[in-house]
Amino acid sequence: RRLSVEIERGIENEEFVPLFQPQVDAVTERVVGAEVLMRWQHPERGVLTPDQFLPMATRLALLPEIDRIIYRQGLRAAAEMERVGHGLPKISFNVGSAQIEDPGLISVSDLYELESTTVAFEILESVLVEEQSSNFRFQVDRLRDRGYRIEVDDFGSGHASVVGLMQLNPDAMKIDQRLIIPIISSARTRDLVRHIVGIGRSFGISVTAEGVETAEHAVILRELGCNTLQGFHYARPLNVVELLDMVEERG
Ligand code: G
Ligand code: G
Ligand code: MN
Ligand code: NA
Repeated sequence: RRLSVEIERGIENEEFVPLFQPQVDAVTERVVGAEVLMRWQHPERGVLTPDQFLPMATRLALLPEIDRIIYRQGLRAAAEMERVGHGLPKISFNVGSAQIEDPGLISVSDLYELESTTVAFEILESVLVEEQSSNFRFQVDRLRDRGYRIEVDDFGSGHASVVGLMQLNPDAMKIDQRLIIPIISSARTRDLVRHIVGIGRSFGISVTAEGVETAEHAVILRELGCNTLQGFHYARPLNVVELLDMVEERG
């Protein structure tokens, strides 16, 4: 397949690059972190988003190699921001379910020395419903012992498994944007989000809302008790120069 040959070439040429979507504190609206989102700067097809190549990369078992490129570049950007005095409190990486058990993940942050930036891994909620093997839990505990934060991504999009959440014992949950976007028009969804925030409270973990598209979303989510907000209302995924500008402006 042509795309597969192109992905391999893309890896060789480091055509995969990170963008950074800021996360802000729900109350102060100061930047508290950024999620790293990969893009493929394809020489002929332009900038491709993960939905256009992630399934194929996964099938070809090339996702770990792409992730390594993204992690290294993401950490390099975080280190550079620290160096110029505008370090991020946190930088978050998406990690495929299979990669959590990759023993190499533990040494990711050795790539760049970070002083004050916490590294977080986002694990999809959908993997939590599968039986969590003892090795999966062992690897997650190692990551935590190493000082990484563990966040559950797209909560509410899988089976909203509370048992899975209890077993993983994450530092934060991120509510799926498909539950957030409708809250301005649907009282029912608003109520649902209120209860999901309540689940987060019961676990004593931080709750992030994704898909915060308007000021109205932000007001409601603050009222519902979300701790952290992420979405187009604050910023789209940015390149490192734009991210630095935003951190300089907002702190
Ligand atoms: O920003 P965006 O629409 O492009 O991201 C879509 C999805 O692709 C994300 O929700 C995430 O699950 C996945 N994704 C984005 N960046 C990465 C990455 O660096 N590694 C992995 N494994 N998945 C990613
Ligand atoms: O990891 P995850 O699947 O949650 O990745 C987030 C995805 O959501 C990315 O593709 C990103 O571009 C997208 N996104 C981020 N903020 C918003 C938003 O406010 N609205 C919508 N519709 N999509 C968003
Ligand atoms: Mn994510
Ligand atoms: Na998400």
